[in-house]
Amino acid sequence: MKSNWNDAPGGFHPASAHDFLPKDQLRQIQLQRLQAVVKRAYARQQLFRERMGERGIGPEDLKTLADVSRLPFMVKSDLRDTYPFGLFCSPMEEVVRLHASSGTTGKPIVVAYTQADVEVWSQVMVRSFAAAGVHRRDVIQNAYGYGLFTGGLGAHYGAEALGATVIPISGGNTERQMMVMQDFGVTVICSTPSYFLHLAERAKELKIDFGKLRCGVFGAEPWSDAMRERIQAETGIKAYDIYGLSEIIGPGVGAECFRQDGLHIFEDHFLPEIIDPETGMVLPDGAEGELVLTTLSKQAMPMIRYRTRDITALNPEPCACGRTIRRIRRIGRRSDDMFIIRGVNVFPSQVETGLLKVEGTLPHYQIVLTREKGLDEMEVQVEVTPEVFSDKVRALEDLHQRLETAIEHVIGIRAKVTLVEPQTIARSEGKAKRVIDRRKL
Ligand code: DLL
Repeated sequence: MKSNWNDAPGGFHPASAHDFLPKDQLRQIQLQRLQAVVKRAYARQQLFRERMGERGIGPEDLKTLADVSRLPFMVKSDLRDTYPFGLFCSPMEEVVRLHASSGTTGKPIVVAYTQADVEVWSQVMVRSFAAAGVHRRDVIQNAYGYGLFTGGLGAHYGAEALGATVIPISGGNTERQMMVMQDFGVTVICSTPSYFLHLAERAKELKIDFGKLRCGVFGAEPWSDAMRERIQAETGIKAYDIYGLSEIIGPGVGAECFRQDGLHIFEDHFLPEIIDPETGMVLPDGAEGELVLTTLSKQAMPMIRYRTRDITALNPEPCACGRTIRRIRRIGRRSDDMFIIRGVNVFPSQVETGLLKVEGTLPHYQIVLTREKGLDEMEVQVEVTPEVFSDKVRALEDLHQRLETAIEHVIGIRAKVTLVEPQTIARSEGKAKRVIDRRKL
C-alpha cells in the first residue's frame, strides 16, 4: 500500500521535521552547531583563525547565538584568494565531491563536500521539494545543468532521496525537453525560470501542451512576481522559488511552500542574518539588507558569516503552512554588479577583461541584456578607437569577431558585440553604469 506521508499540500516528509520545531528548540540546535562549526573552522581554516586573532576572540567567546555578530565576515574574494583548496577543513580523502562556479576562466571558486555534506544537501533538497508539494510519485524532469554547476546534481540527489523518479536531462535541446515531458509523463520540472519561459514560448509555437506537468521548482537567478504570474497563467502550473549558492551548499538553502510567500530558510543548517551592506551592522528581522549565511553543519568547507550580496529581508512571522523556520523575501537584486544570464554568473569586470585583451577598443562599453522569445541575450556595445573606426569594414569585422571570442573565453557564453562610434557611450562622473537590463518580467 502506498503511503501518503508527503502527498499533503503542506508537503510533510520525515526529513521535514526540523521545519516544524518549536523556536527555542531550534535556537538550541543552532547554538550547539554554531559552536561546533566555529571550533572546526578555527582549528582547520587558517584565514578564519587569523581573522579571529585580529579581533582578539576565540571559539570559547561564542556563548549565545547573538555572539555570531562578533565573528569576521567571509566574502567571495576569500575563495578566489585561497584557490583552489585553501578553505578546506577535511583531508582530501574525506572529500567526495567538488563543484566550481561557472562562467569564469582565471580563478573560479571551488567548493567541497564530504559524504555527510552530500547527505545534508540531499535532505535540504528533499525538504525544498516537500515544501512545494512534490512527492515520491512525481516524475521530475531536471533541466538544471549537470556538471560543475551545483543545480543539476543538487536537485538530482534530492529528487532521488525523496523517492521520486528523476530524469537527468540537464539544460538545452528544447525540442527534446518537450518530447520527454510528454512521453515520460513528467509532473515536475526543475530549471531556471528563464529557461522554462523559453520552453513555454517554444511549446506555444509548436502548439503542444505540457501534458501532466503540475509544478516547477525554479531558481538560480532572480525572477519577479510578474514572471511567476505569467508562467502560471500561460502554462497552468504552479511555479515555486528555490534559493541557494555554491559557497553555502548549492540549491536548497531556502525554498517556498504552497503559500508562495517567501522562502523558508533551512535554519538548522544555515544561520541567516541581514546586515547593512555599507556598514556591516546586523539589522533586525523585517529590515531590508544583505543576506549573510553561516553553515551550521558543513564539514569540508564551512562558511562563517558569508556575505551573499543578495538583498532581502527576514520574516519571522509564523507561516500558514506550519513551518516555524524563518522566511526570506524573494531576491530581486544584489548589492554588487554581478548579473546572471542563462544561469551563468557574470561580473562586468570579467567582460572588460575579455574586451581589453583586444587592440583597437577603448575601455568604454555597455552591456545590454534583453529577452526575446523567453531567451536571454547579452549585447556588449564597445567603443572603438578613431584609427580603427576610419579603417576598412573588414578590419572592423575582424575586431568584432575577436571581441566576441575574447569575451566568450572569459565568461563562457557568447555575447553579441556591437561596435559603436567614438564618443557615443555616456561617460559618468561617478561609478560607470555598465549594465542596462531590459529583460522584462
Ligand atoms: O545558482 C544554486 C542554485 C541552483 C540555486 C539551482 C537554485 C536552483 P550559484 O551559481 O553559486 O548557485 O549562484 C548563486 O544566484 O547568490 C543569487 O544571486 C542567485 N540566485 C540563486 N537562486 C536564486 C533565486 C546557484 N531563487 C547566486 N532568486 C545567488 C534570486 C537567486 N537569485
